Amino acid sequence: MAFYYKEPSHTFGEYLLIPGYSSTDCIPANVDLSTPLVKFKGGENPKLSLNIPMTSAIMQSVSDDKMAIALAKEGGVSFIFGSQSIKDQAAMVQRVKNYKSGFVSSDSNVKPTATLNEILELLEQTGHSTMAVTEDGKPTGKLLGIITSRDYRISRMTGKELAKDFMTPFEKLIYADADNTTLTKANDLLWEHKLNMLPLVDKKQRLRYMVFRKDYTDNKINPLELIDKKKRYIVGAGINTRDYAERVPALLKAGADVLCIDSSEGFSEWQKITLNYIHKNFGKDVKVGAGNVVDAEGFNFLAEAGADFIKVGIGGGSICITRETKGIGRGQATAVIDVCNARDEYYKNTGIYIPICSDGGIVHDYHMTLALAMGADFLMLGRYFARFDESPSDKVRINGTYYKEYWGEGSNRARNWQRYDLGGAKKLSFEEGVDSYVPYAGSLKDNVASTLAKVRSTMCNCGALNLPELRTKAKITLVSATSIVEGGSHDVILKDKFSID
Ligand code: MZP
Repeated sequence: MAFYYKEPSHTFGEYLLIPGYSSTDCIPANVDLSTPLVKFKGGENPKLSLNIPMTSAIMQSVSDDKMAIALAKEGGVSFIFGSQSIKDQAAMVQRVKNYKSGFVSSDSNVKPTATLNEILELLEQTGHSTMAVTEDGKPTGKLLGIITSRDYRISRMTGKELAKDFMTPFEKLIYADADNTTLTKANDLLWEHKLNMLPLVDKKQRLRYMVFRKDYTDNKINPLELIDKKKRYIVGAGINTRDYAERVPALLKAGADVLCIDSSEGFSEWQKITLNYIHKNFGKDVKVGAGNVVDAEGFNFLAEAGADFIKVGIGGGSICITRETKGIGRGQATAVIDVCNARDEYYKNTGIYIPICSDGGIVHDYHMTLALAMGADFLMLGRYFARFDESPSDKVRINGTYYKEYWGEGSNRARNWQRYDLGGAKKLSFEEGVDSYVPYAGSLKDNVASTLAKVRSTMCNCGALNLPELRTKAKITLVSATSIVEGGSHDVILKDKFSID
């Protein structure tokens, strides 16, 4: 006879935290959100930690090099998606490791033949008011000039004028040598010449970087940035259980700091074989997360197989239809609670602490605090990060509102069959994910700051100044369906529903 669980499985929206005693030192500024990323022996320090408990999902529509840089600046880690060629994924990792803080590659570029109308359209799409005019319109093409809002006057122009006729030409620009200019020197030039942006070019006048005045202050306000010993940003990468023998060495060579097996279902021999191969051939110092599992049995299997962290969650992702198509999965909160209990038990028995990542299903910011209070060491988020400027997907305007595209790895668009592979033909036999839009939300930095302000505030309400304290002090209650209604605004008519003449 099948095994029946006594309780139904629940998700985050069905729980609330009950405040505990807060002393006067319990203020958000005193809250420490640092958390281990990989396993460690009790009493020792983990080899890798996060400064904030956030990682971005191993997905085409979420984690590329740009996302990785933006998130590492805030103290988290991106896992660059693995559903691309080994060469392309390694190049993304390398770009993160080569990134020089303050030196950015140009995102908005036009050819000299672009019209003012096309330039205005690009400005609306990207929000960038500085554009490079390069010979081939590419970010590293020969720099011919720069266009900013000072170069055109819309009311006096037709829109058909060509970039080359109204740009500030290269001969009139202040620029610097890309190979011999430090950030301090670049910043000095910005101030000395009262510039908003300094282009850095190579010997052949090809554009390499731009240094912006606004970033000068930015560099000073990333106190939590996550960097390695050589001051390069920490970055992760997704791998699969098929081509690890070739993919892993390429990613390590590119500089990946941590890897994670990306799979919809991790309680499988494929994961054990993969973990064994990597640790045997590349050493125990190569850190590899595994998953996803949803119960203690799955956790213990991956722990024994040598996983450095374990990811929890099946079917709860916003773009996931695994539960509908295959009838497997578990409410995310119940899964996290069960696995975290197993993690604590494992620690008691072995003295080894294996961090748990709650992956998917976060809808509201408070769900993050709940997942952490239930025992997760950090979170993996897809939908959350897909909404920001830094995600790789297109920003589109529909009926006057901006959205970003967001698609699942199990969708026909991503065709990441390795994520769902159970042996057999190399193809995605049926879809387990959808292709969708999410509301565009602006910059990662602003949103992460606002989310973490809420997390810190709730932690103070619970009397906790760090994550281990939150786990021990949190008081969590299930709520009835009616009290969920009570939790939102109710029995009032919201003013934004009215238009007053
Ligand atoms: P969410 O943050 O959008 O709710 O969920 C993101 C997570 O959903 C990912 O980290 C991954 O574990 C999972 N995912 C990605 N693609 C699919 C799919 O196509 C999926 N089914 O379930």
